[in-house]
Amino acid sequence: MAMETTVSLSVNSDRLQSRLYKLAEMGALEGGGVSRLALTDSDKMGRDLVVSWMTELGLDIAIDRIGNVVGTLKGQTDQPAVMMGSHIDTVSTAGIFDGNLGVLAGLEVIETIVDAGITPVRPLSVAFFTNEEGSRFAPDMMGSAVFTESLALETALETIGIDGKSVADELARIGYLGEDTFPSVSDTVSAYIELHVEQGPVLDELALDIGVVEGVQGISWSEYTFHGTSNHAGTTPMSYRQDAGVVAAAVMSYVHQLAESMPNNQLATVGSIEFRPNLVNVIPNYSRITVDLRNSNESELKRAESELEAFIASLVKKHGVRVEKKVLARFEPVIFDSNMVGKIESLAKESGMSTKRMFSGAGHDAQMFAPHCPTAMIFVPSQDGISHNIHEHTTPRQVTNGANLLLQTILKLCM
Ligand code: HGY
Ligand code: MN
Ligand code: MN
Repeated sequence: MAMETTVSLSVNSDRLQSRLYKLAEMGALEGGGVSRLALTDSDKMGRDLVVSWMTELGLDIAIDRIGNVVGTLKGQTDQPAVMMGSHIDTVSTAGIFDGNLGVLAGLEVIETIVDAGITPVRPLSVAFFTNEEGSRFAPDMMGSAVFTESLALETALETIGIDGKSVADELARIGYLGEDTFPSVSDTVSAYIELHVEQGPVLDELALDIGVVEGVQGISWSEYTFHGTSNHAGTTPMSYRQDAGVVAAAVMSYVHQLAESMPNNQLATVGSIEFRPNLVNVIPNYSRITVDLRNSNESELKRAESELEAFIASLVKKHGVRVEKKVLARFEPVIFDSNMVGKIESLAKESGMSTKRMFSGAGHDAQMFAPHCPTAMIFVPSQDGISHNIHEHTTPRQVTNGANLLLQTILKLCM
């Protein structure tokens, strides 16, 4: 089919919207939003639903050994496929767009191409990757990291989650411990494009249609466990204490001040903290805290990590407690393919959409593909910049803009 006729193609917005809301029923929370933590029953329900849509569309479906699911439309050739993808696992207080939009828009793009009677020159794939969020099992982007060989399959499978279950057992329990294998990434994928909500305030505040993503900032996740001595809150003089709780609390306020004092938009988040025995009149003998540091500048991110280490060493000495550290995730900043970024930007402008080049604050499966093939991302606005929150919202017009831009980009890549 001549290229000029494909330019007039556009996605079926109603079909995309209805699938977004149908998928949102899998793990729906009272009062709105979704909880579909990786490899839980609700993740299984979401997986089964998307696989059923892929099957109805006649895609060849592969499920690999970490549970990644890839649906592929045959092409006129069997060259490496053009791949779209994202994730359908969510945090436990999620909206309905994070990850899900990229998978369902990818499916919609393929269905639009099939409905138009087009057989792409290259095969066209849409994938959802296991455990992008990393909330239950660290690290994040686990499935795409295994797919792109930057994380060993065995290491991923033996990972124990925050609830004590292993990835391997949970994959088997939900029936997604697949057996399909893929050749190397570069022999499987010729280009990777991910549509995602921005999850930040920039596009919404500037009332822009499209974020043309140039890269993803670096991510450093660590878990610190402090061991002190439990004692009586009323009888133990302050100088006698090995208080594991006060150390964790000091780290929490330190990382906040550190981020605020550093340039380059250093970010720091303590998302979880735990005391034991967690009682009003007992000095904690145990605390566990996670620290999420991010920066688009690798040397600044390294600086934040080393300053935190030095601070913790001084605290441990001062309070006479013991510390154990576990690195949960560490990804350097990633830059996307400049040609692909430019192509997306010009296609958006040709369609009359307003654009802004930007870096992604959140991690994404796309960052795993960037070292292996031309990779890029398209952002659409998040209302009030909210995400990882049940009130996450992107309007139907913004969703359609993103999906149509994905369609036009894909048509350029696979015809
Ligand atoms: O944490 C992240 O950036 C992503 O949502 N996994
Ligand atoms: Mn996401
Ligand atoms: Mn997320």
